[in-house]
Amino acid sequence: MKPTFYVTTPIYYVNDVPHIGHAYTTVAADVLARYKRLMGFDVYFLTGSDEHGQKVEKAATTAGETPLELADRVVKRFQALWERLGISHNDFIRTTQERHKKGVTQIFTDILEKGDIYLGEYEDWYCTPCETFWTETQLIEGRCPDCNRPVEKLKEESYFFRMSKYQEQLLAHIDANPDFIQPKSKRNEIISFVKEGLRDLSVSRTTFSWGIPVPGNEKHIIYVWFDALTNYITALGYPDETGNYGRYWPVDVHLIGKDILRFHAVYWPTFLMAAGLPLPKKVFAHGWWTVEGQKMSKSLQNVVEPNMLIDKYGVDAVRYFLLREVPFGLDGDFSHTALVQRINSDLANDIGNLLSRSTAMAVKYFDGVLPAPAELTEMDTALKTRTVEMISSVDRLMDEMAFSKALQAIWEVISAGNKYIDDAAPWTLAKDPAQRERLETVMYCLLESQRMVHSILSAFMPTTAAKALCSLGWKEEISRDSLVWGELSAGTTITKAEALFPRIEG
Ligand code: ME8
Repeated sequence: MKPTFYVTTPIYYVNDVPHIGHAYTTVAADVLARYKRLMGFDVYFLTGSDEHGQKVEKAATTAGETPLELADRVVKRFQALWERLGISHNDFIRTTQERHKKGVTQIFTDILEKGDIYLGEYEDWYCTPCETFWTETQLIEGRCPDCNRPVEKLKEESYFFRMSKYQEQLLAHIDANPDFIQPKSKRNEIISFVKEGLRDLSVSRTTFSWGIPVPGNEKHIIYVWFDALTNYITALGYPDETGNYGRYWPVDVHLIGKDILRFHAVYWPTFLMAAGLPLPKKVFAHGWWTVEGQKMSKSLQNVVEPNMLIDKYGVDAVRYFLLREVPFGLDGDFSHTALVQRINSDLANDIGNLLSRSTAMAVKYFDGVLPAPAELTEMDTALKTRTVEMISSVDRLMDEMAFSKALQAIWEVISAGNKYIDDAAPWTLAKDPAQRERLETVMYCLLESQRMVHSILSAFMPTTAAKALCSLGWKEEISRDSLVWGELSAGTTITKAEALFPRIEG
């Protein structure tokens, strides 16, 4: 049986249209899912939409729609974008689906019956855009400490989750599982936050109606974060433990932005502890994108629309840029200049040129029939070793979610390939019939190295890799077994590759 791998993205709010921030998490999860599939894992990749709560209700009122009409309309924009971006999710959960409501009601009931959810009264400051309650002392100059917007005082009867009870158990879990929260700096932030003391958490609202009612007390609506976080198990069919839930839970990694780490690393694990369910193996919080040095916001009108980027630069260039430009886990800045620079240098120049030059030579010198290599010289062995070692480095780096470093490791092989052509000078060898065997070996090494490069790149840039592998005559499935030197057979038909990435002028 194949080992399983379960990866999730946040479920995105439908009161906003998709932007580059949403695309970022989803592309990262897709690359990981594709990579793990390639490595022989039985992967389950989940994304979806967060459709309940006051925020969505308010947006719908403003738009003159019902919340469900709004959700139906906006969710299509997410789904269409994921299709254009080549996202290979296995499932898309909407929190308005029956399967989700059923699972949320069940887990809420379980915790209620256990006594870890109780009815009490709440009075605190509430930030509607963040759907978060704050205490007086947490406010910064009377405003929300996260988004700096005004907050309102709310007093209501509310169900509470006994989060305080799980403080020590959570700290012990974080301590015993150093990889549970990543990156490390974020882990430390969470530890300090938990050590300051966990308060019981309000998990129901009576001030609006768009959500899942508390079982047995329907004037209460289940808190949107309790509802949303549970998606990670309801999508697997929870509470039915026999199917996907039994197979894929606990999740291997929840990929999220740093803005929602506390919900995933404190609230969610304690809910699961109370319900007696296993905890996620890893929660990885990536950084935030600014745009041309500024925070991305509707009011600044600088929201970067992924569809526009795809129209202009192509899907794989966008995927590549997002994961290459910024180390996963750190904040980064988006700019068109940086994107164009990456396209021209890394894509058009390094990888595109290497493939078109080498396939053109195979056609010219060998009529497109891949020759068999003779004995490898030192320089051939160096290229081979670099390529083979890159495969294991990438494997390690992908486990660390170090996408940018993984791409760097791949690009080192591409640069080595470009240097290898210059050093081996096939055009000189071609002039001398006595060097025919040498030329055969050089061409083989060059093309085989790129076959391995493009095989592994298929996780990052599936369309480009497919084109490249087609001109390299590779028709087999890509797998761990094929990521081995020497799999490309002599006699394979090589065709001249068109430019993979046109240069962008200006
Ligand atoms: O928080 N840079 O949904 P959301 C990088 N529904 N990533 C960004 C970003 C930016 N500037 N802006 C957004 C929610 N993101 C909840 C989640 S999960 C159970 C519920 C990404 O639509 C990042 O992944 O506000 C962030 O965590 C997510 O979008 C928030 O999406």
